[in-house]
Amino acid sequence: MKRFLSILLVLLLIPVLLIAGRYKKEYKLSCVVGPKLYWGEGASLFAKMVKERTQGRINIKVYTAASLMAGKQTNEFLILRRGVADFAFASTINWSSTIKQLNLFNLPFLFPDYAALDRVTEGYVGEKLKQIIKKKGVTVLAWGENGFREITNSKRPIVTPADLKGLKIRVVGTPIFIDIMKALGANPVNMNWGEAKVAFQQGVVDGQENPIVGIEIPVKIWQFHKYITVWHYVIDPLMMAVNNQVWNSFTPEDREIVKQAAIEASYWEKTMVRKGLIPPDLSALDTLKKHGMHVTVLTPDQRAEFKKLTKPIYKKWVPIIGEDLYKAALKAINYKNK
Ligand code: X2X
Repeated sequence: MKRFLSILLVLLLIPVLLIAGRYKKEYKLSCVVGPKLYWGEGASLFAKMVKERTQGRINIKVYTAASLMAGKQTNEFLILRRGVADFAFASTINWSSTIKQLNLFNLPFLFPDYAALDRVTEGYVGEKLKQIIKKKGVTVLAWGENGFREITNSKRPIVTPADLKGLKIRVVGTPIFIDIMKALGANPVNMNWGEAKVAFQQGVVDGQENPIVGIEIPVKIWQFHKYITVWHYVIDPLMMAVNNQVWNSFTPEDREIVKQAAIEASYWEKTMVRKGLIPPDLSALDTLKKHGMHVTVLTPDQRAEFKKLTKPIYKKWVPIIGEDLYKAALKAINYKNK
């Protein structure tokens, strides 16, 4: 019996030993944007830290501009789950067509500020989302940030919903964005980011929405659009993530190193994309003005006018996201330390 048990133990250990410590020569990390944006730089920083701290055992190559999925950014979760990519530094927006719960971050005018967002991602809801994603084959190691998405256009200042009426707005190919823009009176067109800049240049669309420091300043959005409205309508966090099989193949020591690097690189990236956007330092808005942009910052009352129109979005999408998750997020968002 004893002998039988030890043979069984050895047999059980073989696959574990075969997987553990069996590393690839190179790991692929997917990133939707280019290397010069903080998002892309955060990905490179992560790869660099991991390589240095593992003495080259884990060698990550960053594939920018959605190149691992031929530009189709909403396929990113699928290619990561299948192992076409080993890692990703990814926006919740691009995964939310696959992971329905991530549409929480796409609910319009839900997050008032960064503190509310941090309470959600770093608290119970963030953990819950990590568990959901883990069950689907991917481990989220840390939260970074793309940012609050602010709308720009070439036609006129947007102050009230009437101003948005009929404007052709490029959005990412995630269904909720079509619903939101329609509810707000705009005419949405979905398009991959890789094609969007040409579309702005050629005037195929009148406008778009993206974070100011993360995307709009580095792509010099003023070349295409004169008007911007700061309305904080949705925010997309980024996730530093790894395919579960790849994660399990690392030794516990290397997992610790990779996780720590993910936290540090994501934190650096998040700090950079918030610079100049938090009062009293609003220098990012000055950069836009300096380049001739007309900047409108909505007051809470003006924001409420837009929010009113989005009731049907909540009605349709909260059940898809999950009532419990939404309620837990609301609790964190509305928390006040009296
Ligand atoms: O496509 C976009 O708008 C971008 C670059 O922000 C994302 O990939 C989420």
